[in-house]
Amino acid sequence: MEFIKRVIALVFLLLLPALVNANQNHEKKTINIITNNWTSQIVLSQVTGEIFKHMGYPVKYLPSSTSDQWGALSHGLGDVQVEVWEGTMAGMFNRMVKEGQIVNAGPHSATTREEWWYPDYVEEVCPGLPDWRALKECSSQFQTEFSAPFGTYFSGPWEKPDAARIRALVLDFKVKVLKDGDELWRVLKAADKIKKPVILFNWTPNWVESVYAGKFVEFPDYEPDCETNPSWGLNEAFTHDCGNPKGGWLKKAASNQFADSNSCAFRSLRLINFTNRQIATAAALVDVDEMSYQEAAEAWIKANPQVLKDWVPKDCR
Ligand code: TMO
Repeated sequence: MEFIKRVIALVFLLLLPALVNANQNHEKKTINIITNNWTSQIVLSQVTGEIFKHMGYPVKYLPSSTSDQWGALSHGLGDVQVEVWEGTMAGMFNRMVKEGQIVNAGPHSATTREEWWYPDYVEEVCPGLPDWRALKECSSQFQTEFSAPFGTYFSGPWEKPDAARIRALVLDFKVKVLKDGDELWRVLKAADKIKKPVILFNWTPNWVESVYAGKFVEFPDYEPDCETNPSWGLNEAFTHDCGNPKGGWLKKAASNQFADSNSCAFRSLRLINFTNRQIATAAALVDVDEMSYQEAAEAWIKANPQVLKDWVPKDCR
């Protein structure tokens, strides 16, 4: 008996350093931050990465589309996504949180809107805008080779069923899906140069509002029922006869394993909280001032040094 006790004690002593070590490694495991394909999200990801690094965590960035990010988070390949927008991602986000596949790491104070948008000069050829009904009369103004005789609506690769809205509101438009934010701005810039009518997806907060005068189209006000109940709204037969939410939320998402660790990094993620102005500024550093994402993140932190305190839990500083 005495012998067995000694063996157990010895084994324990031998294992102890490994146990302690494993615990430390667990604390400072590499954090995989998911980056999407529009500017503010990438800059905010890098700001978040800098804050994690400040606490001693190794950080990696994992580029992903918004549709692939849910799988990456639920399988623990990605740990963090810092910009989940209500207008384009509420459906998947709410479902994944409800099913316990990902964790809601809390909201930013920023409010958001994602919607069809046009530069102000379009109002000359489409009187009645921003009321969506004006589009019924002027769709041919937005004709391109791709959509003729219908108008083209340029969208990004995010999860919004524009085709369903076009069908429900009986609009003569075809959706041209572009690959990322940069392609949208190329279309806007080219059209604006020769004042050609153009209508495209845009959002706020964004840098665009600081450079181009324009407006969102006002569709019928959003209500959740609009997306699930066909009899809701103007069209009794189809869902999606409404616009996207105004004053929408912006949230952070985490993987279960990241949240379960309850580490300094997860608690920091919960504290991270950007305002509209901070997000628009972060995007403008790249899209107006032409910095790299990394340079923009560093410049942003330099201009907002208090975040290294405010967004780091006291016991982790
Ligand atoms: C998700 N986004 C801000 C591009 O609409």
